[in-house]
Amino acid sequence: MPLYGWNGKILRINLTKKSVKIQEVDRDVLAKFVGGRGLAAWILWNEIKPGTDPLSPDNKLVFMAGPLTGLPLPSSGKIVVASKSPLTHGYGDGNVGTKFSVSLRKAGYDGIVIEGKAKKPVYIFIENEKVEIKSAEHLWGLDTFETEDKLESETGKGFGIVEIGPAGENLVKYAVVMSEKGRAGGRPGMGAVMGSKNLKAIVAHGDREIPLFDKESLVKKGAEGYSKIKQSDAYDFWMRQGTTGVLRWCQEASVLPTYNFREGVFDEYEGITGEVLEKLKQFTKGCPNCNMICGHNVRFKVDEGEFITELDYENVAMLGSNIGIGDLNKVSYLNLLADKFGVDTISVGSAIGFAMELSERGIIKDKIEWGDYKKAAELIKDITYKKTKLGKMLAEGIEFTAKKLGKGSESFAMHVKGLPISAYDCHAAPGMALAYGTSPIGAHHKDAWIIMREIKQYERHAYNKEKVETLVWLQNLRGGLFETLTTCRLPWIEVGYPYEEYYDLFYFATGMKISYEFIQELTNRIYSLIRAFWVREYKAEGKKWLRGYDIPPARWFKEPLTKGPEKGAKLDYDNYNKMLSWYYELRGWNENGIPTKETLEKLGLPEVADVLWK
Ligand code: PTT
Ligand code: SF4
Repeated sequence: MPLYGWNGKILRINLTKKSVKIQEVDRDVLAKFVGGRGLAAWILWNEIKPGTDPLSPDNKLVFMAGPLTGLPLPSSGKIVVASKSPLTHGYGDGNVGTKFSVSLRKAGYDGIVIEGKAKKPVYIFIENEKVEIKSAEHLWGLDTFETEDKLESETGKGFGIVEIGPAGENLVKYAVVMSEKGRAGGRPGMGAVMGSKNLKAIVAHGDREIPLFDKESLVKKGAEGYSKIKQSDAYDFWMRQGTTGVLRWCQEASVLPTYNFREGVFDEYEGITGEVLEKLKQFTKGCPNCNMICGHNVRFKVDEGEFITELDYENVAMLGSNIGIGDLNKVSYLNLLADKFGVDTISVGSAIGFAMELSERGIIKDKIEWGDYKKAAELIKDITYKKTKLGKMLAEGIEFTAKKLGKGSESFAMHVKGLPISAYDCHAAPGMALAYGTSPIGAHHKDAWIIMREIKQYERHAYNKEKVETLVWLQNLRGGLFETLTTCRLPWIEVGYPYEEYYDLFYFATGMKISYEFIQELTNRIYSLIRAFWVREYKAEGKKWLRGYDIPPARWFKEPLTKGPEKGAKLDYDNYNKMLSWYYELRGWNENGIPTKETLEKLGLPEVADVLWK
């Protein structure tokens, strides 16, 4: 049977050798890993030599779409970008919504693997069969907005573009890959890996047909999907506020990260809510093939001038309440800087909050007070350009900074496995704490945003098996299904488009029938593979893998909330560990969180078992 849904081809570009090759991907491999994160993890496991320096030419950068990317169905314009992370030294990935994903698929490829390092700055140009490595010397040093504009003027409109800014060029360990002045991906430093290869951007255009098993049914089902989304009760509110709509709920539920995750409520939260966003909103834009676009662009004013920027909840919380700023104009300014420089808003917000607390405690001499947006803006610049001693240190990450400074700062460096915690305080949310602890890339909410269910449906302070089972189910759908398809998960999460609809869409695209059991096994396989990657890399770098890596920072266990409806709440260490053990059991991992030999063999990964257990 011919291949449907997948193009079955990935581009292999070696920047040292200046070579471009097309690799046919085996049908069995596609069926086993599907796409996106699954294929990316498989490639990185097989092709990166254990212990590789993430910023060396030997590391590989993978852009990988999935069998539903770019098809006429809800929110299908996403792509995974993955690599060995320079921030965590484990597996890292992110998911960007961009025309680039659709263009790449229509050019005839499912992904790109980039290896080596160019001698001088380059960008990659893809137009169907034509693939070229071009000079980017004229682009180096430009911010991400200028780069987009310049490339668009050179290539013409209609090309998909992903690029890095100065943060990626300067190898800031949490530089992201940016696109379209408001889309970002690869929190664990995928932008730095791109910079280490002297790769400024990739542009793509394609007008080939993606082969489909049953095109007519797919188009029909896709159209039904779009209309179901529009008819959803949640649609109007979503279209008004997008992800920022959750901020008010976070405050009410006492989970809004405040003063470096010291508190879950912020006195000045009214200045940064979705309602304020609505007032400042100029226009909305979003990813391709989406009819619930959520890129809300606001016009704002600060002393530095009047500008426009695109806001999401995570950005607002981490550059707002987390650093003591209750004015959306000021938050927007910081967000704009982060986007232009191409640095992760969550990580930089965490770094600023950490610096403010270090300053308050007198651990550093720099004076950076809570809520001072000018100082915060300066710090973003110092980090991006590695200008001051503090900027240089923070550019390596908060884990690094805490280790360097000591004096108890490790307990309030808010990260798991080196990746800063995204915007949910967990003093009073043990299930969400476990979601951060067990996320495959470090502390990110992408894989299991259990917090709303935990608070609305369960006894929020309970540590029980039910929560762990729900967490695994969420990871299977969010981290397994959506990260491999590769499409946006928000139609399901935000407006209730049933995830089961993707079974049919998958069948019409590929001819392959899937079910929840398939997704469960797929996710177990991918999660175990990714965990094996972490264990292998840590070992190769001389570190023993310990279950402690799956435990959030001491602050949440030791320092209770001092205000709000959850005043006095903190996590319980023994009970957290109990949940962690149940989690390991469900995934088939041992008491240290390492996939057992039997689990790996059962999942069809005997070669991984050999490496891990030889
Ligand atoms: C994502 C993380 C998030 S998660 C946000 S806001 W969010 C931050 N966005 C940043 C930004 O913007 N600029 C910047 N310089 N840094 C940023 N870092 C932060 O990165 C995003 C949406 C959102 S908005 C979310 S939740 C959903 N994420 C999805 C996902 O992960 N997978 C998937 N299949 N669908 C998803 N849909 C939603 O996409 P990372 P985007 Mg993102 C400006 O990258 O590394 O995964 O971290 O992709 O195109 O911007 O869409 O309240
Ligand atoms: Fe992109 Fe938002 Fe649409 Fe998802 S819902 S595809 S993030 S615009």
